[in-house]
Amino acid sequence: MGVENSAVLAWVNKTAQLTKPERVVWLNGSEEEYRQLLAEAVKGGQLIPLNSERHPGCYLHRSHPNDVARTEQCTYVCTSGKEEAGPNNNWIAPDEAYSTLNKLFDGAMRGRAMYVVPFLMGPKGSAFSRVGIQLTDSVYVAINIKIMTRMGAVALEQLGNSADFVKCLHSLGTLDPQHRYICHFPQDQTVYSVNSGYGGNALLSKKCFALRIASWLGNREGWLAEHMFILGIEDPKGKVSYVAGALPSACGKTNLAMLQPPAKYKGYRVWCIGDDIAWLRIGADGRLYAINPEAGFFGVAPGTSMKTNPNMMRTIAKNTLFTNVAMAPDKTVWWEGLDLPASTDGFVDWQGKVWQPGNGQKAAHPNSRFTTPITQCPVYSPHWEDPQGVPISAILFGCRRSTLVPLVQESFSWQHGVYLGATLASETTAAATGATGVIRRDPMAMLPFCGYNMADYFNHWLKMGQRLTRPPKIFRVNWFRLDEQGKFVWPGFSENIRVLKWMIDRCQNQGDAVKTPVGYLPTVDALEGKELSLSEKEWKILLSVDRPGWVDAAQKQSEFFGKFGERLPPQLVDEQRALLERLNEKPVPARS
Ligand code: OXD
Ligand code: MN
Repeated sequence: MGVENSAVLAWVNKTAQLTKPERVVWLNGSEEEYRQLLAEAVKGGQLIPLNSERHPGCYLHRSHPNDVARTEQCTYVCTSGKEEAGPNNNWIAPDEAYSTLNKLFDGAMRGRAMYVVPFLMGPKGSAFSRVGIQLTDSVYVAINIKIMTRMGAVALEQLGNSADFVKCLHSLGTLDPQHRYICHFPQDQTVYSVNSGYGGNALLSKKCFALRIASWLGNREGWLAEHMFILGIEDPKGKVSYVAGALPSACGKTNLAMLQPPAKYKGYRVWCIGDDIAWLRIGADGRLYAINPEAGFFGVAPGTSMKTNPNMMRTIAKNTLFTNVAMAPDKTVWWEGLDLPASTDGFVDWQGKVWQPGNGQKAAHPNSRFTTPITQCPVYSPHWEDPQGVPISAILFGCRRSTLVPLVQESFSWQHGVYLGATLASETTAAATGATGVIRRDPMAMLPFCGYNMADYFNHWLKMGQRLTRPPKIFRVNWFRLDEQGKFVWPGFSENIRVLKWMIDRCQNQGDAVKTPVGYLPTVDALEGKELSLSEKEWKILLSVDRPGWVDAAQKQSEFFGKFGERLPPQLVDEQRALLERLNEKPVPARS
């Protein structure tokens, strides 16, 4: 590939001098090259080919057992001042970080190939798209990036002679968790990652570039990079309305993004544009437009089944990479949530160890994944290619809360919607290391991904609202309310169409709602809820307002807001005060 861009050449040469690989391999993104990479990975033991009839073109990878999820404690935003990174990020001064990293990268690729992986985030030719180049010594990572982005010559063509690309340097190093670093230098448009080979730690196009670096760029340039799916809902008349929605990792975002409406919802269809990341800009018509910068899904396998996500099951039927799932002797894959076959003889778990149901171990790691191309999705929307993106009618913030938060609430205004997003709290999942099931604040589901001070981020959201003359409506959802027996009350999955449809109705000034202190809530009839076999008590759990619970929750926000000191936009405190007033309570000072 005759590369002429001097900035790219200089960076690749400089890095090769530091990391000292055995060879430098420039990737052009062709199918032939992809087949060679797969063959190389099979030969090197990084990939196991799966049953070619049941899983054509599919492979299994097992990561190191100490390297199975994003490690937020090793993730840093290295802005020149600590305040810019904010209390939401770990911070190291750039000089110190570069000095530590340069030592770790010195000779790190000895005996290995260094792959030069150019990639384009966003549609080809779109003014909204951005280029990144990842240098990596992991063939598994290179193969993932091929699936997850528009990889190869297309990216260098878009770049031309420009030096405006994100530099992503990655080495498996020794996989030593004590010296694992994922460092972002937004001011240099650079990411360094060492000693991990998994997921968001290593596929630097995803969380590192498309969220942390991009959110920082968005703040400077007047757009948003969000942890959101993008979907279109087509009604029986053929009108498609678009929704962008943020949910914390492993809370059903991917399932929602390609939901298959139940048979009763004849004429309704959901079109998927993306399941994880949206870049949002204001169009000339004053509406918000979204593109998905990615080209694949990196989804959580356990829990994915024909019941929960038939479209994803069809998507991953071929050309898919599975990581840390279980395998049967006939080289088919299995994970918790799929039906158990009649015989599990010879099953091995995600570490390749003999596994039997009931042996007290999970067969698949709870954060095991599949990497698969978006274009294989049966409900893939061709608007994924649209350089302008799609106009967003509704924004949704979702959380996993067993108590308090109702099924859905519609905000009173953009500012109230920003407050709903900013005060989002959710129970933790296996997508990141650490305890699961603990409530943590996760504003806009961006806590691990916002590349700058979240107080400035809230302000940026508020300013975007001022520039939007036709803003989307903002909603908050919670599919995860539990009853007294600890059972989920809301059936979820395909039935979530009821909530999406109500949201779209509301955007069109239809759909019944009740005004409550926490926002507009739907009536049971507006959700066509009589068709569901839910008792009155269950509807009450889903759609009522626990006033003392909300007073307590609103008061507790003061501690969270206090962390941001003077940088916190006063509008959020105004919203907190207004909520307490609606609940007939005395507001609590925000900066306690
Ligand atoms: C993901 C995540 O991988 O959010 O999408 O962890
Ligand atoms: Mn995600």
